[in-house]
Amino acid sequence: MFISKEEFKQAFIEKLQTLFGQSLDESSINDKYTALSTLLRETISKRWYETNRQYRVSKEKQVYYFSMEFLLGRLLGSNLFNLDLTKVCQQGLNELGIDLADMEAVEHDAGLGNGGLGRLAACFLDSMASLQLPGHGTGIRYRHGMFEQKIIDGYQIELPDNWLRDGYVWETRKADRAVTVKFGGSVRLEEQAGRLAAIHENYEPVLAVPYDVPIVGANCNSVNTLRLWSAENNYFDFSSFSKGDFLKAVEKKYSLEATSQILYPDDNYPEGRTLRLKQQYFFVSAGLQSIVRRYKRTHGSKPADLAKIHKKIAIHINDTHPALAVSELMRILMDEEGLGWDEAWTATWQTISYTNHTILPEALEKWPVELVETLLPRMYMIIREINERFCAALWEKYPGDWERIRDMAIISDGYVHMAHLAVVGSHSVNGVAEVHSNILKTEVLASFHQFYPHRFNNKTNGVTHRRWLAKANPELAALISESIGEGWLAHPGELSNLHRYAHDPAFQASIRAVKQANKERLARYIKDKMCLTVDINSIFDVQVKRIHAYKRQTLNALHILDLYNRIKENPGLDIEPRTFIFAGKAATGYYLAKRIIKFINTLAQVINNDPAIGGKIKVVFLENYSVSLAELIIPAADVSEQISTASREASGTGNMKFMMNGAVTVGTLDGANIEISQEVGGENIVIFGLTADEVLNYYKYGGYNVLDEYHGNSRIKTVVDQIVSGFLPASPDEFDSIHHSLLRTNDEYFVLKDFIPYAAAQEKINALYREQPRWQAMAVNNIAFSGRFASDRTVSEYAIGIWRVKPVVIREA
Ligand code: 26V
Repeated sequence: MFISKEEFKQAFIEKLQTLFGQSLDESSINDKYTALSTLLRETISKRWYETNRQYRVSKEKQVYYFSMEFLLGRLLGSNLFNLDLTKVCQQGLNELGIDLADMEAVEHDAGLGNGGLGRLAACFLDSMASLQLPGHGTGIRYRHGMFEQKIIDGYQIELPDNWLRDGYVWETRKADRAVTVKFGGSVRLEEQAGRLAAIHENYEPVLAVPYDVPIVGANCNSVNTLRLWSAENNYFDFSSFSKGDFLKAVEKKYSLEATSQILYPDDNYPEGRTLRLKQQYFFVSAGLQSIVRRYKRTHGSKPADLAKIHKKIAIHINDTHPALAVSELMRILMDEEGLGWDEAWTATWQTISYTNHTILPEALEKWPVELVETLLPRMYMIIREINERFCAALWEKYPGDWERIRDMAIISDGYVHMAHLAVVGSHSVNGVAEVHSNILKTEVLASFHQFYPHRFNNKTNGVTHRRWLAKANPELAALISESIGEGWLAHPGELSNLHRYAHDPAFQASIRAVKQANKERLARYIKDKMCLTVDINSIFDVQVKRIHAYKRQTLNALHILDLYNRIKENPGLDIEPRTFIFAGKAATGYYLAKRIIKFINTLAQVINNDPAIGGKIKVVFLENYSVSLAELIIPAADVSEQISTASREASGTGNMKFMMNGAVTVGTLDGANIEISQEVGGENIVIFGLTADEVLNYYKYGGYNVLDEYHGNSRIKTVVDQIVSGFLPASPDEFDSIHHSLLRTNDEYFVLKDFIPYAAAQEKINALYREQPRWQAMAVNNIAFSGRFASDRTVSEYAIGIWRVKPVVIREA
């Protein structure tokens, strides 16, 4: 590995020559990116090989994180960072007249996820590797990740993502490790040598080929593996071909390969589609087959060896999307390895653990029985048997309580309930923030909690501070290290030492200067992309996340409209200038969310072009929110908007990223906001609105009438009327759906109920910002107390409390 700048420069120039036969001057920025990444890969590959070898030799327990989504973003910068090579490369490249940032920008984001759930998986991979835990990812190599969002005339337009267009340097195709996944057909049970064998016939085989991506740990030699499965096929219909029907000759091949073609862009918004179930089984089956194969090589292949698989393997399922792992592991252990039901079942539930990420009733997965039965006949047989045995156990404990048994059954009302399968088939069930875990225990999965009290636990989410602080905000990171040393990089808890500097004028001036520079950087981006000038001395007030009714972008937007009305009425209104920044994607089929985007853009059009308000407020909707855009926006935020209806946001993780970058949260008592508030203290956060208990009580017992709010306050009535009155430059019925969601469905998310408290919270933000020493102290304290929300803390809790895996220190080769 190159350790000096000079060695690096030489290696880099050589790599350009050997890869492209080009000199530095002749090469494009893309070629330079490829040369640098390839160089890194060589260093990484050696460590990767050693890590795998030492894992094998040590025979230590391995954990596999199964997730439909891994929202990795770009890897060049984070790999450099974790290898501690950023400085050497940056300096070497500077001397060659190249800006490292330009090279990083060439990389396509790996957008293999929708939002929080997928990014959490990516943060966990980083933390597992950096904590030297033997932990790997299993997922799908979507040919097209999260769609690219364009805003045209205020509307969201979706374009296909083509992240593999220029190849992907970080992956390695492992054709020799391919496995077959079987769909459809029929299964019959036949007695063979005194046992029942399951014979699967007339199925459609799909070849699953793994592509491995190295996951580089920070400041250690560990390189773990993210294994992404791709559906490929050599199938070619020669008979159609020879008849001249060329389309038919390739049709089947492409239909088989369709399985891993696209990521479903729905987040918390269900549109059950057959292909999605196919994707789920595809990667679960491929992943488990490959894990069992490896297990047998290391720990023995007799049935007695496999019965102990839970001692050496932990499988974690990220939400219910991989819940078929329960029945698939049963199938492999019984049908392929010859274990009996009881042995297989004990091994299965002790291997698997499950995280729930949502309590939104509409997002709890269920699949129609006929679909499961037709597409996955063997899975269905096994799930039915699990269900029967589970219901029998319930009957034993609650004889005659039919209602309870029906509510808890895995199969009922013509559906397979995936959360029930996940709970029954695992030894641990966790939520992602205290309040969320409590709601699981007392509401959503209450009867399961009564039946399996010991399975339930909480693991509050976290984010990798390496990407979200050190890499995204290098100036802030340098300032922190100057003040409290570099220990926080390995031990984020040490950030608390910053607390001492909260009221230090010199430190305050420095962090203010860093924030200002980040705001200028974002302002330049906005200018470049949108030809819009924003006031860099205004408060940057940011809400970036998926667009969803429960996240209440509407509340933010209506408050902006109210503020605008007030400035129009009183042009002298004494407020700090503010720039309201939004970004986020709407699920393709989610009509209301799409109208909310249009609504925000229409407000922007009105407000940004009204000279009468003297530039006091501006509204910006940045298109195509992504991991790399988040890395640009979050360090520039003064205010972090975390305003979901209490009880609906399981945790949130954006809230943590903003906090780490010194933004002040205006938020509800929802998800991890509650723990953030406890950590920073009430004086460093602005909380408003209904509590989760209040919201749940309204849902259960009624008592909320939106018309009371609407008629009870003229400010509320005015903004609600303006949605449909023709006040906004849009067609008359453009925003009917928003109006309808407030007044016609009794404001399911309590937007109007929380409106006045929210406006008061915003006034408080205004007043606090004007007391700069006070504000800067809040900013410092937010950074100081963010250590608890580093994913290193979360992952070590999973390792100790759920997976029971220990670090394996990888020695240098
Ligand atoms: C659910 C569904 C259901 C229907 C079909 C498509 C689809 C796609 C994704 C999901 C997952 C929704 C769950 C989710 O993303 N939850 C988020 O998880 C974050 C990490 O724990 C957490 O911070 C957010 O609060 C939570 O909304």
